[in-house]
Amino acid sequence: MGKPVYVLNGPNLNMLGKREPAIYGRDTLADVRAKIEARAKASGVTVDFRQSNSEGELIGWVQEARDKASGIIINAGGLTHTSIALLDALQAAELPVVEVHLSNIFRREPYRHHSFVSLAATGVICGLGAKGYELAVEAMANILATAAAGRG
Ligand code: DHK
Repeated sequence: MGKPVYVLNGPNLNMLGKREPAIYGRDTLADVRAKIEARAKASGVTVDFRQSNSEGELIGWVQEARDKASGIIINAGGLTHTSIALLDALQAAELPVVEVHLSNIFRREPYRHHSFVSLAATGVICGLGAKGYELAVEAMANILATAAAGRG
């Protein structure tokens, strides 16, 4: 087994299921985690799933990922739209990054239309609810397999 894919969740995602369900859905973060782990197994990757409300902790995990992970799937919550520090960490990690949002951020308030995370992302999935995380795992498995084939 190779290194795990870090699946990092930012502020307020611990509230999933209770928080504005019309926007974020009824799945809890534990439900999302179970779906991701099942999809990861089917895709031949392992995942390390985490959530923090703290910008510093998330940045620490991204720094750790540089050596310990094969890629990063990230829903940075509100930090998506504000955190240059998190972007800096993602760029320094030199890993494939897939950005996920449960909601379609482009149909929402204008301040959600810009993502700093996107500047470090290989791809972005938004608006597909918890399914988006499963698709992100599949996409990451493909990215990693393609890179491994390229290395021969
Ligand atoms: C989650 C959040 O917490 C918001 O701050 C983002 C994102 C959107 C989501 O859709 O998953 O704006």
